[in-house]
Amino acid sequence: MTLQVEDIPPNATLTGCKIATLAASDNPYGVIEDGAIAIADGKILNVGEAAAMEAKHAELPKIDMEGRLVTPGLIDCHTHVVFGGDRAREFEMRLEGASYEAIAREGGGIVSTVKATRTTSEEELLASALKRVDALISEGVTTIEIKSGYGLDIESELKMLRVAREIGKVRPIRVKTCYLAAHALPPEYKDRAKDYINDVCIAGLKAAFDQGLVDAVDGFCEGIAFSPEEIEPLFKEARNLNIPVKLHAEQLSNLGGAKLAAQYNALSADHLEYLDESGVKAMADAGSVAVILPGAFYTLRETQAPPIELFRKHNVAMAIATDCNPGSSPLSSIQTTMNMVCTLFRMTPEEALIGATRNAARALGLSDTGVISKGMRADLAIWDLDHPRELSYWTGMNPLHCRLFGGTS
Ligand code: DI6
Ligand code: FE
Repeated sequence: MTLQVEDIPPNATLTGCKIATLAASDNPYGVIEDGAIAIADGKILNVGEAAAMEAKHAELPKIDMEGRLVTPGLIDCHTHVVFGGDRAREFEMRLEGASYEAIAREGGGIVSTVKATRTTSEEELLASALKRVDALISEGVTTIEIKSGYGLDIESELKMLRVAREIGKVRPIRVKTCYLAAHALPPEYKDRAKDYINDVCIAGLKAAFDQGLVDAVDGFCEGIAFSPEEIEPLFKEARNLNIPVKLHAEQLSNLGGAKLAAQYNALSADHLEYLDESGVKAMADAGSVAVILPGAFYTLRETQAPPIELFRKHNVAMAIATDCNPGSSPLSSIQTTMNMVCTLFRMTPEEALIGATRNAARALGLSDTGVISKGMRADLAIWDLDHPRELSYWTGMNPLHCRLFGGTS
């Protein structure tokens, strides 16, 4: 019997697939041309050549994918999708000549989103975030990281994290939360960064941890935000609590943030346009992933590209993400992001896809998703495409046929 993709039962073999496993292989993309994937109990039971797999798993119903491309479900490993209001007016101001940093210094920027987020209810924050999350789901995303960082007081940061957790309950998507209270200095702590880190960031981290709301800790290390010295006590506390860290680093200038992150065995350092070779080496030694965020580069009309060639030279794994946020990257498309890293940064389509799957999983500390191999979660994206390179090539049309989340369509 041949079933329709829409009625894939929980235990089944997908046949007639062109599979980009992205697992270690001699073939580019780990491709299996005529492949099949056996799925049981939400996991990948087996994957391989169709003929062999069909014989091995004759007990499972078969679903014919009709030659479609199957990839791991996509992973957006750096987003700020929960926020109040929008910053379309700042977009216009930048077109009139104001810079992102000047707007931030004058009380706009992140702080303006903070005002809106503090006064928006949990229900409204959820409803607006879901629009962005649904756009990502419709493009094949099965895992997303969501950061706090627009509350900047303990209660509002916890509120954001609760909304992030709720998203994982009301939608078929896995949510990793990230605590980003060290995103900007709120006006009430003007000139008191050290106190803010201690009273709000560290105290709030303990509260968020006690409430099971935090999977990783992040900060914004930048002239308009916090120095490495200011961030370090927060990282120390994360280490005490055994929570992994990551850092927005070297986005607008080189302050040595990636080096600090590497010292704390960060999962990732993100942005990195201004990173130098010694910073790249520190990341390589620590095994931190470089998360490339072309949406912010594009929106801010940045001209310095991240050091892709140095990441290749020193074997630093590269992930890519939307950085979806109301200021520097109002982008809710992982497919467009894949295209952007190729066109703007000369990453290859294979690097882009690995960046949105295998390496993105690593940037989130996940070892059960991001590749198609035995024992992994059955998080899959099935595409009306012939070749995985097309995922980075087309923009503005969505070739997703369907998505499996933990084996469920
Ligand atoms: N870097 C970013 O790209 C976002 N946060 C950060 O630290 C931008 C946040 C914003 O402008 O609202
Ligand atoms: Fe960001």
